Amino acid sequence: TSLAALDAHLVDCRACPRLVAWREEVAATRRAAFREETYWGRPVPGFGDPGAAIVVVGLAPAAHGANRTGRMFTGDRSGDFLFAAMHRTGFANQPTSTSIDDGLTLRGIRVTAPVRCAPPANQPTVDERRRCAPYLGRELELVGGGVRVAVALGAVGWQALLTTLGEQGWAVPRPRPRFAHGAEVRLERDGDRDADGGRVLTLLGCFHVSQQNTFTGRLTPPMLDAVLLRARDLASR
Ligand code: DU
Ligand code: SF4
Repeated sequence: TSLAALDAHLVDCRACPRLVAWREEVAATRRAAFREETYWGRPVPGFGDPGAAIVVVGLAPAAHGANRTGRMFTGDRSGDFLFAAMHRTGFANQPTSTSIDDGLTLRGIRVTAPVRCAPPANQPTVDERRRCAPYLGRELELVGGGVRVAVALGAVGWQALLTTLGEQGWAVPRPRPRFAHGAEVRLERDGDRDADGGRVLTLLGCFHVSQQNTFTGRLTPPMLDAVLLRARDLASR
């Protein structure tokens, strides 16, 4: 399998009735500002460098952001904040992300999510999170070279990563480390040194880039830049 094959399978997924209904309803009704647009209205694949050593894991597509444009973090304020930071820190070729054909490319980094369909109120249920988890698991396995750093934007991504990485043989400490901004967990995995590129993976916690955090100053641009630079530092060791 390849990332392309995984994405082809993903975009046809209809496993969660509540989310299928919501993503399609939002796409059919639209928001006034986007009335003339055709919404994606389907599961959203990961985006960025297929050989990335760093993966950024958010929560789920936003109803009028990625659920509209079809690309992770694209077309809303969260994405504006995230991609501007990626551009400042040298991961993105441009600071804006508006549509799938806007020319944005990422180098050394990838953005994805543990839930691929827009949930009502940005709140997926436990069952929905469980059902969607294998897509993140497969993506982490398929990213070329092996992921060395995983940045969790918020507690949902943090929990999903710990579960998935634990299933993939990474030794997750007990009790489970708690999500916090700036939290850092070094994970190790036994096995063939040559097989997956790396035997150490670092999990980094960062407040989510939602307006709730960025408008209030809970997450500032320098804070996000610092996390991304820390990720690059760890990935290059
Ligand atoms: O067609 P492609 O080269 O596989 O690229 C698909 C998609 O991924 C395109 O929108 C650019 C993006 N991308 C990227 O951001 N960084 C890369 O290193 C390679 C591709
Ligand atoms: Fe499928 Fe995930 Fe969407 Fe559920 S959230 S329908 S598992 S892609």
